[in-house]
Formats: sequence, C-alpha cells, structure tokens
Amino acid sequence: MKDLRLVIGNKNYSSWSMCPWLLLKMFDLEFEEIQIALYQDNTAEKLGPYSPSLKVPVLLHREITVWDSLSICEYISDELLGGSGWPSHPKRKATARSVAAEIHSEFPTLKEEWPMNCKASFELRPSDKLFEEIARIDAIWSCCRRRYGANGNYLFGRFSIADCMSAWIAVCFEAYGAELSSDANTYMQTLLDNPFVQKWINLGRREQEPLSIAYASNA
Ligand SMILES: N[C@@H](CCC(=O)N[C@@H](CS)C(=O)NCC(=O)O)C(=O)O
Repeated sequence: MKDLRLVIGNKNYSSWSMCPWLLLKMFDLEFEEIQIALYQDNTAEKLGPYSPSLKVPVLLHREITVWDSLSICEYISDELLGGSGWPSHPKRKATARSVAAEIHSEFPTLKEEWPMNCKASFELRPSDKLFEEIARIDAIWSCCRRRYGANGNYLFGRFSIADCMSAWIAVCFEAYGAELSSDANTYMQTLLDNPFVQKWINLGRREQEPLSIAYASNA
C-alpha cells in the first residue's frame, strides 16, 4: 500500500475529484488511486471506511485523512510540495487562493445546468443566471492571465492550485459550448491540452457505470 492514496469518484462526472488528482499528477507525486462509483446503491457503504463526509475526493496520507477538494490541495501543497502549489509572491498567492476559493464555493448554476460529463458534446443554451456565472469566470480567467500570467500559460504563469480548480470548468465549457473572450478561450484550451487533463477526460469517456440515483447537482 502506498503512503499516499486518493479516493475519487467516476472520472466522467466527478469534477471535485479531478482537482487534487491533477495537482498530484502535475507535481509528479506517486499515489494510489482508489475509485468508487458514485450514486450506486452501495456507494455510501464503500465510501464509509474512507470518507467522513461520504463524498469524494478524500486524501489518505499515512494516518491522516483529508477531505474536500480545496483542503486536500492545500494539504498537498503544505506537506508534500513545500508550498509550491501556490505562486510564491504574496500578492499572487493571495489572489490565487481567492480564485480557488471562489470557484470552490460559488457557481451553483454551472454545476446544475452544465454538470461535468466528459462524454457530452452539444451546445446547451445557458440560462441568464448561468450566463452571469460564465461571465464572472471569464473575467477571473482573463484578468489573471493578463495581470499575472506572463511567465507561462496558466493563470499565474506556472501551474498552481487555481488551475486545478479551473480544470473541470474547462471541461464543462468545452462540452456545452461556452462563448468566451479570446483570453479566456486561450486559457481554456491550455487546460484542455494539458496531458493529464486529456488523460482524465479519456479515461472518463471510457467509463461505463450508469448513474443509478438521480445525478446530484454537485457531482
Ligand atoms: N465540497 C466538496 C464537494 C464534494 C462532492 O460533492 N463530491 C461529489 C462528487 S464530485 C460526491 O462525492 N457526491 C456524492 C454524493 O453527494 O453522494 C469538495 O470540494 O470536495
């Protein structure tokens, strides 16, 4: 058994599982992946031994259990990456943390109307509320790219947790045909071209499990 284990859900649907998975992959940290199919009759039973919240993702590091995507990413950065999951400059770091936290806590309509589904590829007209959320994400992405992105292709130049939290949004935007500004669109493409994002999408597309319980809006 490896020291570091990440419990995730279906790659096709589990947007929050993707965030720490991508961080671990991007920083080349070895981990064991434990995948549990969501929304099956036995899902809670299978998650019970690992997850206090009965949700994924969960990180198991030796005797420590960390749950919830953003706190897992924080833990990985603090304990395993010497803080390099965030930009080092205090202003950039504060902004990256704010971006990650906003994505984590906001955008309920996006999750409801355009849930992550790696197999989806059709235009779905956004409601007015979703339109506003897309505009806010566009503003975050393009503003970070313009102000902080000079040293690379990610939000703060080099890859950070803010990009991990953005990756599932890129998958949703691509799947349902979001209309974005040029800067935001270029950034979305950077995320979609990332080899580990592509790997996640491809593995998600190959998954077969049907969703047996009505698919929750926060999947
Ligand atoms: N705030 C949590 C949300 C976790 C979450 O909702 N996970 C979904 C899958 S992406 C889940 O486990 N759903 C199972 C359920 O609600 O029963 C996080 O960021 O990790």
